[in-house]
Amino acid sequence: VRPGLRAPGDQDKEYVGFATLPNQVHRKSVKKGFDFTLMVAGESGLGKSTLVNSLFLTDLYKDRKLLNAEERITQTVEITKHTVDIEEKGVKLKLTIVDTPGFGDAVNNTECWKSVADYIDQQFEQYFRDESGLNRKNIQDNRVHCCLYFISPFGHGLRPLDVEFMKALHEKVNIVPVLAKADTLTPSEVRKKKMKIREEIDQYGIQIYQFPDCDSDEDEDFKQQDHELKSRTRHTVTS
Ligand SMILES: Nc1nc2c(ncn2[C@@H]2O[C@H](COP(=O)(O)OP(=O)(O)OP(=O)(O)O)[C@@H](O)[C@H]2O)c(=O)[nH]1
Ligand SMILES: [Mg+2]
Repeated sequence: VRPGLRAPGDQDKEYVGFATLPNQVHRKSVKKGFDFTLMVAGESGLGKSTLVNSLFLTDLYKDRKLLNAEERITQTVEITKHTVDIEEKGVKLKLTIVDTPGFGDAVNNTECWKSVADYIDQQFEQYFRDESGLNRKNIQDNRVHCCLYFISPFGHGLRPLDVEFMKALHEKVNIVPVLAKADTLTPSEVRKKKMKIREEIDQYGIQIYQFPDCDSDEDEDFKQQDHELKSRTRHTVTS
């Protein structure tokens, strides 16, 4: 290339240091891939394991033999972790799903959230230990990033244990409340129950995950998606 002329792709080389930092970080994390851990929690029998199962059937339950109808509906009795590696357009995602035993069946349900809270804390502690260790480059992030909290469609809003459970977790993890088995309700029942649940969540000071505002320069599809997700959780629906 003659002096004064710039070869294509040379733009990158013009800036070194601070200005290229976002690019460097971006490139590095895309290369390394991402860890994401999703947890499901809530009362027993609301369909937590069924959701996990139906979302990731092929990979998660690959080596599981088929059971007959009676055997198939089994209660989850301990915290179980399933991991699947996903790759999309060259970006790797290591997705971990944590299934937890539902509460409500034991004689004493007080502190039913304890083992789940302990599990979350342990992952924080492990990450902290790894970060303080010598081999910091290849830390696997097992912290629980999101918790889908299942709420019964048969009650009137939240049950006392729901309030207790979510309050025990809301400062540790992003909670997304889910109205379970909504297919058993009519659309207007769904609206009413969601409204009641939202009111109670506010009333009890439970902090649930808020979708962040999207930038004005995002593309239209993304904006639309963001709007839909928000309207399902935040906005009050009028019938
Ligand atoms: N109508 C309806 N039934 C469902 C749905 N999801 C699951 N079920 C049924 O609910 C029952 C309990 O489902 P599970 O997935 O075992 O519930 P769970 O929340 O994992 O229960 P625990 O492991 O005891 O905490 C099963 O018979 C499922 O077939 C749903 O979306 N709608
Ligand atoms: Mg289960």
